[in-house]
Amino acid sequence: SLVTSHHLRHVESMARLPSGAGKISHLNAIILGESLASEENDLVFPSPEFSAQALVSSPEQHRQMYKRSIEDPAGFWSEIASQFYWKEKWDPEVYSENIDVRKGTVKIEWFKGATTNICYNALDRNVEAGNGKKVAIYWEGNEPGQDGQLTYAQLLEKVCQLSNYLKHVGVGKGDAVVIYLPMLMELPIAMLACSRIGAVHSVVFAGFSAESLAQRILDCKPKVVITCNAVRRGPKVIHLKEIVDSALTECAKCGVSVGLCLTYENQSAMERKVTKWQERRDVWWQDVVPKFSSKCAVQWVDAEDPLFLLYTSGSTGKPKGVLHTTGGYMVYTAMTFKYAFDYKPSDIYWCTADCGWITGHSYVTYGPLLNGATVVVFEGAPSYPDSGRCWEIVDKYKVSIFYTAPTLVRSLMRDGDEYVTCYSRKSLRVLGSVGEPINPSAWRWFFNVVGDSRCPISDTWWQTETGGFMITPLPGAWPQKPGSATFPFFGVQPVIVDEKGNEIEGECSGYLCIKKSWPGAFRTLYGDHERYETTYFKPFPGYYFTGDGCSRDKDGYHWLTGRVDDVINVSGHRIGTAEVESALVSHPQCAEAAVVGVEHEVKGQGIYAFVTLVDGVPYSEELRKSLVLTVRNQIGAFAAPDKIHWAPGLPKTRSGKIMRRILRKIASRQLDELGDTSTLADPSVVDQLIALSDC
Ligand code: 6R9
Repeated sequence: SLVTSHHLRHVESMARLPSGAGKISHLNAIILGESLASEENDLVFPSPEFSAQALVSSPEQHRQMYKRSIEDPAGFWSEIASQFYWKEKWDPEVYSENIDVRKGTVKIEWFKGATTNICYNALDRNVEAGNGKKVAIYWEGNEPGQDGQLTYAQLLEKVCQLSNYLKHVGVGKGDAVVIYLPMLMELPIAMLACSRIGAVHSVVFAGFSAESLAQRILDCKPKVVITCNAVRRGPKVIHLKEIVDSALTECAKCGVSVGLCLTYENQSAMERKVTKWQERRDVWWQDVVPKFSSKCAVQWVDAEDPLFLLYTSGSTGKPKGVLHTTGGYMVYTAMTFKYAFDYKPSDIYWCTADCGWITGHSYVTYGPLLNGATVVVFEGAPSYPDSGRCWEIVDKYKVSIFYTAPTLVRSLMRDGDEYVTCYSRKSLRVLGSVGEPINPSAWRWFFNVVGDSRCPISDTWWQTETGGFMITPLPGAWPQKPGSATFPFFGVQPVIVDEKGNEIEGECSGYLCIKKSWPGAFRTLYGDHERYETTYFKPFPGYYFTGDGCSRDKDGYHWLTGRVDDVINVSGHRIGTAEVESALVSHPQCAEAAVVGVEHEVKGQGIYAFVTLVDGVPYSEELRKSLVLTVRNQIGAFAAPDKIHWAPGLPKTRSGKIMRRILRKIASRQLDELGDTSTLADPSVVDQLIALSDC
């Protein structure tokens, strides 16, 4: 049964957004079959001992700080920023913003004119402060027992060597570098080496296919691609270099040739001599990088110079290149990390995210290192060799802050408590969740079983676009409600608007927008500022539109209800329905496809594809497999449809628009809620689809 509380009662009434908002059409209800009504009244308090030691230890303390951040943003943020090293200070403006499309082009700038370097602040500054011998990264390999570590001083040396190499091959300020690596230490090293010399990294998650990689290479035209020959993930070996090879071949056909593929030899996965090699273009990392000096002067950059590109999915087919700049992102990721996890220098921090996603940028690499934290980087799969692996790692490194995604929590919960309880976990102090709404029962299991009812959970709501946490608990400051991301971070002003864009006060549900900019905000979509404005700032003029639905309860707590656009969130990974559809229709036997998200017990949402075949082609199990394979090959395994539903016809309006509302209902078997089908060009297709549901 679906959620019955007021949070989702508006699901149907909010069927359409104003024009300009494009394909936004529904509120997803993905709080899995649980009623939120009771959750609203369920407060989970941090222990008095926790609060007493917390950076922010009471609602009053938070209120004062928050008030200042809103009333005097310049004063508030310049104080925070002053903790970092700036070659030259901003003067005199801290920020300038226009996020209102009605007042001209959207332009957000923070600390403009100041110069700094984020790598310097993450590494050199910590080494100079006497923390050179502190461990920066503990690396845990796929196989238990396979591990490594780097102190801040060692990490700095490794980064400098790679920076020097990149400079040597002609990479300079503003040049793009594509990084396609698994969770080896070399991944954060490569990111930091780029930022040290002012190059713009574009990390592509190593689970993306050759075609997705090619698309991203074509968009930003890097001088170098950095990869490794292969990686072990659980019991499997994945040949990353071969994926890069085919991506580069594809790109060359489109007139973009990348002259250099720097390849790290990941010996534990594959030997050098069996790696396919293209002389001149391909270079082994180990053959060249260690020859360079371990000192490298920093390239000072403007606060508004680009730091990285990260592609994310939107409502339309082509992924968007989210661009973040240096100064504001630095200040914001560091500050949010510190407060949302109540970080102390003695903490050992582990975030299970891959650096291929924004979480790995902001909260594996930059945020923690800027705070001088010790970070665990894990190469493997969380349930390999068995479901206790995470807790084994927690005990091994005495992890005190553990940050993960609801999908992992749910899948470990299903595997049984024994895998958890046989490990001590007494080092744990704070837990975190990100990527999708965490349903209350998963929250409780995480809290009670993993955290022994001792560790507050920071359910951090944010996005690739926001750079850092936006709505998040401050763990010692106020009681939590299982499933609520609670309150906004300093400087963030969330508003809930109705379909006309009017702010709604008090207890309400609607579209989540943000008023005013914050330092970590993205500045543009690479090469397409117009799409930036259209997607994010035009749907509700005067605000940044998040794409999420949200409710606020009587106590002011925020409850995220999922995407309201054609983006689905599978295991915390954003996938545009249009991307999956375009992959499906590229199959020669597929005439048309419509993809919707459905509730999935572990993944949060699953991908459900309605497929119309080319005339005369019969449906078969073999064809189903080949359709799924097409999506895997074109996007990546994580985007493979969970269900293919054969559709001789799709429900369309007379003007030819596919009515996804109906498809969603069929997919989730809510057949008594199909609503009005009389506006369909051919209402009989609905019965036909229902009849074919189990084929
Ligand atoms: C950081 C990240 C962003 C979308 C976002 C929302 C969903 C993320 C969430 C959450 C509820 C949370 N989301 N965190 N929903 N509670 N704590 O995941 O970025 O990949 O860009 O996804 O993920 O729907 O709009 P990204």
